[in-house]
Amino acid sequence: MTVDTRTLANAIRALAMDAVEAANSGHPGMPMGMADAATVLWTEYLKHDPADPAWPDRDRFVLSAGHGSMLIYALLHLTGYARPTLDDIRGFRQLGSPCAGHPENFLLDGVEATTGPLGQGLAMAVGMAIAERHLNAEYGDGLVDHRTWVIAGDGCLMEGVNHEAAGLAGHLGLGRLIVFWDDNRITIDGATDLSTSEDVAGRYAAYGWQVVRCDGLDAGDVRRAIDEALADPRPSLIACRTIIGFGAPNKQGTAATHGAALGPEEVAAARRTLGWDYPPFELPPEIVATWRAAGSRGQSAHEAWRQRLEASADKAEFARRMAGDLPEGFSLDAYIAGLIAAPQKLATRKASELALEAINALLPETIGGSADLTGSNNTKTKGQKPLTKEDYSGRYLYYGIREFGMAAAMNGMALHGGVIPYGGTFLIFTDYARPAIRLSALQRIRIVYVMTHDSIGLGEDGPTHQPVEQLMSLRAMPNLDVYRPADAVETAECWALALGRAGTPSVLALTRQNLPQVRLEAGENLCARGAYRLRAAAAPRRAVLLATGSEVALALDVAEALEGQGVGADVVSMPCWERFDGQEAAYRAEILPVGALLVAIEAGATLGWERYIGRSGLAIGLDRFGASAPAGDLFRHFGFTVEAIVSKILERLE
Ligand SMILES: Cc1ncc(C[n+]2csc(CCOP(=O)(O)OP(=O)(O)O)c2C)c(N)n1
Ligand SMILES: [Mg+2]
Repeated sequence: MTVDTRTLANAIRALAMDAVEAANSGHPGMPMGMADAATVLWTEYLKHDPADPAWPDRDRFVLSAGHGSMLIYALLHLTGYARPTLDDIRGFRQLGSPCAGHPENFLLDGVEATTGPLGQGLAMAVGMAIAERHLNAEYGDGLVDHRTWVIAGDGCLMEGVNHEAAGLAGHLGLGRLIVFWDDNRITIDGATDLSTSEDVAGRYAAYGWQVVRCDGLDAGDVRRAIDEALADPRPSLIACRTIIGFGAPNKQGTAATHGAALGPEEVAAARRTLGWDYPPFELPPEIVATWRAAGSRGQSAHEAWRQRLEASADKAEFARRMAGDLPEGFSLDAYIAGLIAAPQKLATRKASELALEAINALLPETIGGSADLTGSNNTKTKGQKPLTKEDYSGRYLYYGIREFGMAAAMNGMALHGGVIPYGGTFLIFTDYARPAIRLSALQRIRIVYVMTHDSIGLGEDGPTHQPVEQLMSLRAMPNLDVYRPADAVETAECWALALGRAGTPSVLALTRQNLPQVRLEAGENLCARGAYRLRAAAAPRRAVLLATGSEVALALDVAEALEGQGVGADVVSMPCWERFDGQEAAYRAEILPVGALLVAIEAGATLGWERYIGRSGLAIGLDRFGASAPAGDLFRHFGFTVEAIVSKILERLE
């Protein structure tokens, strides 16, 4: 190299200072402190090819400390990715620039994960490392042989999710995962000793990780640490002692550099200190050339890999899986036809297991799992063997009681590609996983959340375990499909729909209790409409009953009773609001006619049903916490009976 590492790193420092200055917002401290370590990693170790950011066998790099986004923008630009351009960087944090405040996987190639919510980048990286080992076990070293690198800050290592993620990584022996800890002893409020005194290194060692220390501002020492990490079979934490805002002479080492522009005087002083004699956003040609040369290091490895792929008998299947395409002709129609032919009374969690038996046989890319509720979530099918440290080829993960860690790991697996993760817990504990579910939705990835015990129907476990507001709050999340199927047929249909949407995560809300089969006729996937008329009024229509999941069968009984009194009633099964909202206006108007009393029946919070039933509709729901009793008693107690609902409807119709 003609230019030394410090000078290369100073290009990152300058871009970070200048971009934050231009935006008058952003975080210069972290990129400036970690610039040397990141330069060593990106110019000497990271396996990638800026000309093909999607190369499947590239190393994955995750900036878990996402507030330091200028670090990755600078790295991508300097190593020669098409974007961000210098203009993109000039537009840092402005509308239209891919250099958003935090790195977004859907805005820039080379940004493997959306980060910013601290801790989750690290947790997603664990999922990427799992996917890598799994695909390696399936396809061999020739096609899959890469590493996952992370830069995490003090914040990432304080957040609870790092415990779940690191514990899982240690247990699974993910030795190709290497995490740099920006050990600068500063967070927003000031020095870390304001709030923490734990032994992070000891904690990681206890998880089964190798812990290496280095001076993060000394390139040679960083190299030594990386080499030690590479040589060790365990996942590695490299604690890099750094100085936040390194180079800004009056502010470095203080929280003042964390999240604000340094100001023109301090930037000028930093330029002098660093010996960086160039105007804002200007990079001298020899420095750019050295960076670009480093960026093209991976080309020959990439070419060799391409040749191995060409020669591989697995080429087409590997490409299909990495593209995220389902196999040609994938369909659950035959399985659904069997359900129609022999109707059963089943809990939808059991129906989901049966659907999964069909799915897992047809889709080699699924990886299931549960946060220690396998037998309750019905997520494991007969043929699935566990994915373990000894055998990464397994397709079932015992995540342990780590709901958030599981969801984040699934995000990482989906982002890695080649696998479709699904995982279960109780619907109530979506609240434990919610920040990662939100990142599934934001990152536009396919995850299927198998969430069972979806209402007071779970019975005796009582109100701590009975979801009330979870369905509605999940429906409020953008780009998340929330399904609450009513029987075995709908459950299979919803599974097919969830798998068919590559850019959208799904939640399946499933019952513990048995439900009668309400779908008895063969035909199209009706759940695809989100809501459909399951029963048409016989007498002149005066009511339309909208129900989901376990309340659909109840609604059918209510309709029967109403008809007995001369009141015509439609029953609309509404397994997925999001899909219904996507239907054309005429269809929606046909399902929700004017003139009839619109009644929502769902054992959960009623907030939101106004969207369909209007202000004059009737919402039968549960706007309080549940109670502990057998399910049947609870449904009676809370008014989910034919008698109670019929009398409320008749009262309204009078
Ligand atoms: C879950 C979460 N909580 C809070 C924040 C707000 N936040 C952003 S950076 C930060 C401090 C992080 O400290 P550290 O990781 O040490 O970063 P450094 O100051 O060293 O750059 C906080 C609290 C966040 N991004 N995510
Ligand atoms: Mg810090």
